[in-house]
Amino acid sequence: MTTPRFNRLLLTGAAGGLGTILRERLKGCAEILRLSDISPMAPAAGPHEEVVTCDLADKAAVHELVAGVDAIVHFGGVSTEHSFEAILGPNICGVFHIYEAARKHGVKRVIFASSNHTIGFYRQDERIDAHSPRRPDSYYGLSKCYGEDMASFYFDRYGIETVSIRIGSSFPEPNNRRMLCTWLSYDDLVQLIERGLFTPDVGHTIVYGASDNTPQWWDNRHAAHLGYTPKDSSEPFRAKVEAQPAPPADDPSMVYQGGAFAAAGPFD
Ligand code: NAI
Ligand code: 15L
Repeated sequence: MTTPRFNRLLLTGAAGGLGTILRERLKGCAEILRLSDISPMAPAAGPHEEVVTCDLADKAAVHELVAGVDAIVHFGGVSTEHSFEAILGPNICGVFHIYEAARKHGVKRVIFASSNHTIGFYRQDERIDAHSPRRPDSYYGLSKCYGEDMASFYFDRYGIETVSIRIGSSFPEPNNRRMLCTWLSYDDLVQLIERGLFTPDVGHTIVYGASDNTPQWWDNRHAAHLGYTPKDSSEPFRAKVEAQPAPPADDPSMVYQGGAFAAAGPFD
């Protein structure tokens, strides 16, 4: 277990798929984990935990939520493609509320759960890095681009440092062909978050969150200072995944890095 290094660490999205994992796995990073979500969370607060129900779209509530924390792991929000109106409050207003509250309460480090959908319209035969122009594949991907820009602005203007993790697909195992490239194991995700929290002088760093998969679409050279060394790979799951019938070669899941998100909508 990591030696506690923060007094109080805030985790948003704590009732979600990744939040439930991180609730356990980030315990060693702080004396007290403050866990927040709009949805109910089970179990209730245990030792060294605080549970706060909060809608990210509610500015006053987010300001109260952030008071007294030393760092923020921001994983809350809408996590798949929806109408712009559904994404606006949790993801666009929500990320502003988080950074503005961080400024007011003197929080100096944020980990932002960004997404591969910021670049999802690149094709699967292209290799890109963190300086490649973004190509969002969805309103959801656009909201993550906005979150990254919010992080950049709050560093340049107020010195609040962020590591934006462009998470690929973080699930127990890869379950389709695309995920053989995008999969991020939970252990590798936790490594990225810990390095993001404790590496000095990160400014605003964008890092791709993928395990040591073959092939690699994403070059992490611009995040080398984090020292991220993925330990897992999708390779042991390849035979199981490839035993599934293959989608047609022109299916978006086989063409675009963002897969099916590139074909979602319209929502009218
Ligand atoms: P999830 O949907 O399971 O969790 C998101 C949590 O945010 C939910 O518990 C939900 O109740 C909460 N939430 C939604 N609207 C809210 C609001 N208005 N106020 C407060 N909380 C709200 O998603 P998951 O998979 O756990 O992802 C966590 C984060 O990581 C998300 O930000 C997602 O965009 C990002 N991400 C996840 C990836 C993955 O592979 N799981 C890939 C790329 C990014
Ligand atoms: C994401 O950004 C989503 O939050 C997650 O549910 C997956 O769809 C993932 O991307 C992915 O691209 O596999």
